[in-house]
Amino acid sequence: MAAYLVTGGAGFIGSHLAEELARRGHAVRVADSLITGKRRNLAHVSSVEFLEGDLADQAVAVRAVAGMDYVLHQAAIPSVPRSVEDPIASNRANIDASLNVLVAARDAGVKRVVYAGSSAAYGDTPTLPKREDMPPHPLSPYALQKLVAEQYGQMFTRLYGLETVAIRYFNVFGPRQDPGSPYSGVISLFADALLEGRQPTIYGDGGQTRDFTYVANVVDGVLRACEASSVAGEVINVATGDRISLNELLRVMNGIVGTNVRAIFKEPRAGDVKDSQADISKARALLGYRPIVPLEEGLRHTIDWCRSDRAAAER
Ligand code: UD2
Repeated sequence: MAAYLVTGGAGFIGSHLAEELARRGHAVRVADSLITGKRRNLAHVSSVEFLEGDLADQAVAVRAVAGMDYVLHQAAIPSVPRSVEDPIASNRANIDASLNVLVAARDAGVKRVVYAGSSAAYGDTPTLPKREDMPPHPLSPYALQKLVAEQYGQMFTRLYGLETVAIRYFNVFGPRQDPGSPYSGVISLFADALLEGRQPTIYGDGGQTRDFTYVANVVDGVLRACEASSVAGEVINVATGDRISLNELLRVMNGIVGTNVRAIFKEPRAGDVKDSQADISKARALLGYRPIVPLEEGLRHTIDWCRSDRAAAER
């Protein structure tokens, strides 16, 4: 048994990590500001220690990290358009807080920090699929911030010998992803709209593609990154290695829900990437990772969860 800190552990991906770690019998502490996270995301995981606080405050980061073996740094303001509208707030959450966590982890003698990087770092580099050795080309403050924090981690490995690994996530979706804001992930917004019989919005012509990754795959990749040898300082894509357009995604989701709802098309969003697809050969080689849950199965689980969550909210 080891002690794990999950920052952002009351959020979508963080709560899945906390749940799986607790299930495996580890000691889990969650640090979350509850700006986007929710206590109820952890309601079913009784053994988790909860620390409410903002990691952009160094004292909070020091308290959060104390006594931990591993730090899974998931806390962030994870939105391209939100970062375009308010770059200062997202810089604070995505860079300042990350630096605080790294300094606290270094000082506390943490074994390894696994960081939630983003496919956004690649931007519109023309080659697909995206390989980790391609030069990054961030198109939004969010993309730049995720890249900077990733590079801070690598620098901490070189300068101070703190083991860090950055896992680049590719459009993660699944249960507990909140559809409650216009900044929410597109699958949560599409699911919510279809279940209400509303028309979802597509920004642009819907031809943009994404490597949508079911959350269980990411949990598996991140936990492998805690245990793998010879990965300190590495950046590793974790995704399905496939891509689908938004138009096709909506068609598949309509099929699952049993609707035939069309989208409303609006102007493309500033800072948006056109195409995204991961090369996952590095994750296969270094982590022994392979995607466990394919897209359509993940979409079914997600839509089932959205249905039951909406039914519970109505009761
Ligand atoms: C970026 C990152 C992703 C993750 C995420 C965090 C890329 C390729 N991906 O996701 O890895 O870090 O940020 O939030 O940079 N859209 C619509 N209608 C809507 C909402 C979105 O058409 O109602 C479009 C949006 O313009 C984009 C696509 O759907 O083209 C996906 O948007 P998203 O917000 O779900 O995620 P994205 O790609 O910004």
